[in-house]
Amino acid sequence: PGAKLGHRTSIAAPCRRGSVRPSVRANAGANAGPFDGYAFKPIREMEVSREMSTRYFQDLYKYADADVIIVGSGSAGLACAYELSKHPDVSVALIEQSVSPGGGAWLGGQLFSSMVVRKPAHHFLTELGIEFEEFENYVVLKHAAQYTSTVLSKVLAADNVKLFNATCAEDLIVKENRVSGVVTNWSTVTLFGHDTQSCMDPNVLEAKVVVSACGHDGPFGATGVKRLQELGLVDKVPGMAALDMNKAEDAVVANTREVYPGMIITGMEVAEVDGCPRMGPTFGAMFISGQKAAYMALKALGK
Ligand code: AHZ
Repeated sequence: PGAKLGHRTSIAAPCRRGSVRPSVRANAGANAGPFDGYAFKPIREMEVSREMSTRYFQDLYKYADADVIIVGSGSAGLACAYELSKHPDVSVALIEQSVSPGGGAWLGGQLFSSMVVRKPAHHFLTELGIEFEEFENYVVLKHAAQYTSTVLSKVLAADNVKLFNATCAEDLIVKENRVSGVVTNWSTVTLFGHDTQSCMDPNVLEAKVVVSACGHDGPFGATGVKRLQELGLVDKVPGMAALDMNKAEDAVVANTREVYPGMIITGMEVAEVDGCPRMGPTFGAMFISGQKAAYMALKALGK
């Protein structure tokens, strides 16, 4: 009585031995099937802990000295990471403040499913093996999540790329007039910890190149260029201008660049620092800007 709809006791609460509810017993025949008697191999709890933590800390050890750090795993950051994953000798740390990587590209625009990509950026989708409906000047994916899930699965499978999610880049390392890494913390600390503890010191990751793919302004947006502005290392960050799809996409790709020695910007963060228009729900520029950022990072690494 009083159980809320969807509360676990209304479906299948874990039963104490000998306390099978009458309704469950009555349905036993109807529920019988190939999973009856399914039994997992035994495991010790500490094994689970050690498998996770040793790998994580080995990765942290390795990527503390990365070739490239990409901050932000939205559509542009993922395109950049995918491109760099083709170079097994280049180590890439992908830092994402959210638990779920992908940024805004799980949807096509507003809450709509389909994703529109203007040609010729559809070649990138073909390379990824993603199907689309083709029109004269653009293509349409059935669901935006097809892009994000596909590119993400390839990036995650790459031996040279490590995603550190739920991790926030809070600051930059700047030495000798060059960005040479990022200052990180658990996102929960960044969001809630600093105000409740006297001190929650961060961690640091060094890199030869930092790619800032933090998206447009917002709670976490444009953090790379906003920090450069605070430090007086870029003149201004005017913010993206009003929407104009045709101007915006070309401009974002054209202006994807090393904005300060050691730091390349990609995706909508480019529009923030240049004041060029936003494009709204068309994603081709994010892919190509990400690819261009990867190309520039490789060039900076002498590849
Ligand atoms: O969580 C952010 C998101 O996943 C992450 N991020 C931002 N700041 C971070 C920080 N540390 C760690 N300090 C951080 N992670 O960066 C990701 C940005 O993804 P996004 O999808 O917001 O940006 P994008 O540039 O890849 O794609 C933009 C897509 C847009 S916005 C837009 C418009 O508003 O007109 N149009 C398009 C196509």
